[in-house]
Amino acid sequence: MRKSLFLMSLLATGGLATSTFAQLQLEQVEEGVRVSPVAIAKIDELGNILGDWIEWTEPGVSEDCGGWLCYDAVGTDTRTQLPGDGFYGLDCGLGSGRFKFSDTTQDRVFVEDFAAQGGCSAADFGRIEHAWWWQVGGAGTSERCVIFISMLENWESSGNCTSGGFVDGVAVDFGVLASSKDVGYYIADLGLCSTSANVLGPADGSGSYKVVYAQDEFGTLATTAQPMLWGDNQPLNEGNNGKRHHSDLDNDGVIDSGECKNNDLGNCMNPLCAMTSFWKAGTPTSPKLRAACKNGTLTARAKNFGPAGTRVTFRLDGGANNNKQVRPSGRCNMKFPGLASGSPHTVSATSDVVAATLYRNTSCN
Ligand SMILES: [Ca+2]
Ligand SMILES: [Ca+2]
Ligand SMILES: [Ca+2]
Repeated sequence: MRKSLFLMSLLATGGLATSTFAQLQLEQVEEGVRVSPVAIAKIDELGNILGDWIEWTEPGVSEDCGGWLCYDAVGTDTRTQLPGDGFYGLDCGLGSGRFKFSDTTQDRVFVEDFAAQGGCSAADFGRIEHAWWWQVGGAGTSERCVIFISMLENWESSGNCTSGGFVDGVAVDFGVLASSKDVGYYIADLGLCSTSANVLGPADGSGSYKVVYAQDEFGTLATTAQPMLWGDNQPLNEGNNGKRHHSDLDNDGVIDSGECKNNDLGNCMNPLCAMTSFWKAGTPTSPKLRAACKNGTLTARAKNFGPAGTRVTFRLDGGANNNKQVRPSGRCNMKFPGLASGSPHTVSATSDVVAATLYRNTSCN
């Protein structure tokens, strides 16, 4: 069983339903466990399943599904394949630890905003990561877990807390999951492209996404569940998330006008938001960046950043520009030596041809 550390109590502010969410306790969960779904299906605006459920198959290489990080409120360490800390120029000292509200908090229907980084307008998301707390009825209980994820074109941040403009969505069936009280928080790395169930993002790269935690394919709400919380507002991360979080505070299954939370809580990260990442699907010709750190040397490998001779600019943790020219093979590498064992790093690469920045996070072994 994972330990939960009581950190602070807080008063939710903003929104008309403030009193409903007063006195929430923010807690830290030290570790998450990876879980894979059993099936996936596309959904319509109302959450109805479109067509047949598709049996889940794991993608061979994750970057085939997620070539390009558009929005990252997860912070996965490429080396461990688990959430890490210290990426994008900010280390909160939590390692794989992440936040949630108290065990019995209900946040089964929510809408979270996001602004993707450059190059992600109308992106075909082929990889989504998401982490959540599956309380069910507490230790020793379990429940089937079906998560509905919808992309919305709009985000309403002025007070009504109603966002719309359905773009695309999926339902993801994880089968029966034990309570997080027994196993820790859950994190799924969804290589959607392996099932041809990619999800289209907002046309202008900014909007919101809706999540419903359900116990069946009809959207019957889960007994008790909430998203794990992290942030996207780090110095080197171009994506962004605002402090508001729209939540079905009165538990009627619908986010009504005024059902807002303010997740500007002063923690590291701040503001907190649901722990989700969106990756633009890779293609054989799309730019690719890999990073691995062994024996204190981080090697960044870039491919498809332009024709031979194109100058690729690499940066480690937002430091100085390091340039390399693309070789006739279409590739080029950059090495960053002298790094401490266990240290987390973010490497970025860009070129005039790509005209946007790709990021990879990895710790050194
Ligand atoms: Ca938009
Ligand atoms: Ca937000
Ligand atoms: Ca409601």
